[in-house]
Amino acid sequence: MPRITLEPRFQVEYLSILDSDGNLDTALEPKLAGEDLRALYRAMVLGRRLDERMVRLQRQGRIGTFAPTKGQEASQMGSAFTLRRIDWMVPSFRETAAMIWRGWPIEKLLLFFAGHLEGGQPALDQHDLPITIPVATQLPHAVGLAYAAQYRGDDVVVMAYFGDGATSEGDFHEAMNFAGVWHVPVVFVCQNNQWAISVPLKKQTHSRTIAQKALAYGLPGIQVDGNDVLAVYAAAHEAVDRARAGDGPTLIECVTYRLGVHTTADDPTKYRADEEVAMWEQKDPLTRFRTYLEKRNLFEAGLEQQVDEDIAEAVRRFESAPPADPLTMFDHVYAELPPDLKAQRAEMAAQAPAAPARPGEPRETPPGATPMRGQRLTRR
Ligand SMILES: Cc1ncc(C[n+]2csc(CCOP(=O)(O)OP(=O)(O)O)c2C)c(N)n1
Ligand SMILES: [Mg+2]
Repeated sequence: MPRITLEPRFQVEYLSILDSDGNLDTALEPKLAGEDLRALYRAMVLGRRLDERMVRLQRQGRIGTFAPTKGQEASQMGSAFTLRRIDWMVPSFRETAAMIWRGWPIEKLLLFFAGHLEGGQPALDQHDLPITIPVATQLPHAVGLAYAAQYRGDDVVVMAYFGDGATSEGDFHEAMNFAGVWHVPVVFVCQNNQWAISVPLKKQTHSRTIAQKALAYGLPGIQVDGNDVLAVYAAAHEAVDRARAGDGPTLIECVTYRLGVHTTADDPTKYRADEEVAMWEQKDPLTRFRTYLEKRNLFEAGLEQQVDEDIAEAVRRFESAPPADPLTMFDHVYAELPPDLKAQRAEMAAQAPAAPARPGEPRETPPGATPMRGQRLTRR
């Protein structure tokens, strides 16, 4: 019996178009119009400025725990930019920049992080799923959406986001498997930001790349420089075209870095070196893209001020809403609450009155009550 090679094509490509020294591969440069490049940069700047503002809002007790995007704007925007309104975007919990681009109003996102139920409800005509906190659980949902689209003959593509840590979850592997078997129009975008809270990539997987995991499921996988918005755009464009043409799913691994905290409840100085962060700051996706736009005379001065004004307006609108009613957390998981949760609900109801304040009026904390994390108790 011979011993033969069954799969000689085990190859993983890496794509980089604009590197951190500003070198550009003009043969690979995507043919994007000037106004598209400007829109892309604006969305990245908005993502960064909003991110910084949201961290400050959390520190001031005006919103609850928040997972910053900082450093991952190119991975998110280069990919989300390739979608049409009718395509589906399936986020995890760190896709602020992409979600705003897709049409979530800023104040609605702020409402989400302040515990308001309506902050997690997409508009009826919006093809986006809400933020998903449980790691990787959104991936089978994304494949389900793509399967439904294929079944109904709808011309839509689904793009699903997740992190390097999510690739250790069963849901990731089940989603990849079904996507391959059913050959559905889904693009998996893994933002490999090197960390899953305090777990570094080398403890997450022994694979040389995350992209190669696609090959086991019979799909193409590509690794891109995730801080190079042009490379992410080019890879995502190709994958979306393939999905739209009926040629099945793709896994894109964006190699990037989480420049900030995991969430506002985390202190990364406890587990990673300052030198590592400083090294990645040199590869900041915004600086790199800005230099490219300047060379092409496409850079708009004053953009940051414009974006800050939009954010300030949205914060004002957000803060004119009454505070969230924490009792709603008991509402939508069980048809009938189990006894222990019933007791917790009653205890909470005794501490803070359930009836929300009238719009524009703060609900005062009763004397002796303990404020809850993320609950705004006084209007500012
Ligand atoms: C199923 C599940 N397990 C654990 C957690 C706690 N948790 C939240 S984020 C996270 C790490 C996720 O890492 P990664 O997938 O790399 O995404 P990143 O946070 O780096 O964007 C963990 C373990 C969770 N939310 N859900
Ligand atoms: Mg990660």
